[in-house]
Amino acid sequence: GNSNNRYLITDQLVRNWWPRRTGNEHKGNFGRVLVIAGSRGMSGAAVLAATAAARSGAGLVTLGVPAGIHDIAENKLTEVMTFPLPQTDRGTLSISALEEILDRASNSDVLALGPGLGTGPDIAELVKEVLLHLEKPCVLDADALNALAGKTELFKAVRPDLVLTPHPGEMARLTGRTIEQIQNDRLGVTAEKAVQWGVVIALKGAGTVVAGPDRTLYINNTGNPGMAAGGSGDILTGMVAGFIAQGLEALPATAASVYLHGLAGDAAARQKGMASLLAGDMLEQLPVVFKEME
Ligand code: NPW
Ligand code: AMP
Ligand code: MG
Repeated sequence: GNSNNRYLITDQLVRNWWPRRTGNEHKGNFGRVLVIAGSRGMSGAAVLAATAAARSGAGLVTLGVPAGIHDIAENKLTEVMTFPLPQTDRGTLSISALEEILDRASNSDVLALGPGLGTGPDIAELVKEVLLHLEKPCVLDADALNALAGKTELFKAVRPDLVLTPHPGEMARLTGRTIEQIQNDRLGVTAEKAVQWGVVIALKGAGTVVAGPDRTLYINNTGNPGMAAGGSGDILTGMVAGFIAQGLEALPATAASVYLHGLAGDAAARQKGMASLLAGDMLEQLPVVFKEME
């Protein structure tokens, strides 16, 4: 509709949302993030998302991955806890992982689901069942979104807050439109679907648009084309979960993450240039960018 409230995401907005630390907090005050991600060949997506959640200030981060990549994830991570989940013979999560995922989610403040999960009937069923039984806010990205293509009526049946972080290709799959149709009306599509599905949506790409179910619309102008590199979006997923764990509402958590993710990309590009920029370089810049906010 045309009655959206539109805002540019500014430094001042993010400062107002910032989770303050006054001195008496302990790690429990900053929340517990559960990340469910990864599959054979895509352990990196899981590690990037979990590390980003930890770098964004979450008190505790736990990563669940298919058993076959568990040792790899554990080896790459130090502060993040990990656990193995049952997998299919393709190295993706098995539907029999459902019970443990829900159990772990009930002991967490927020779930991040999707980066590097891969595809197949088990992933499709698992994502659907997790959403239908989940009682905590959830950030859905990548293959979790792909698993929901053609099933978007399901969003209305989910009680806790949902954040969707599609790139234009994922948004095209979710909506059944073409990438061109999405790109030609980025604000309109994002606002419409956020209201229709009752979720927060960050449509990624140059000028990320963030829309809430209450018709609030944020537009981001941080970031650069150097960020168009593998793993970049996986970091954003972890950041949003990290801010939700610290008590931000889904919409400001998403808008703040998009802004700071872009700033980290800009800082990384200044140091390394756009062509050579790796997602991991953005992770390294998160502390620099966050320090400026404190
Ligand atoms: P094109 O190429 O222009 O036709 P996919 P993915 C489109 C994991 N990763 N503007 C693009 O269009 C992820 O987490 C693991 C316009 C194409 O159609 C996922 O689980 C990594 N179009 C999985 O890999 C590092 C755009 O979308 C399609 C666009 C697959 O994710 C890498 C491509 O998207 C990766 O993060 C834009 N800005 N952006 C790891 N190290 O483990 C995208 N498209 O097919 O969903 O593939 O995004 O690579
Ligand atoms: P993904 O495709 O999931 O890895 O996400 C890519 C990330 O990089 C998203 O946060 C995008 O907004 C960001 N990104 C990609 N291309 C650009 C660009 N040209 N300008 C700014 N940000 C970009
Ligand atoms: Mg992605």
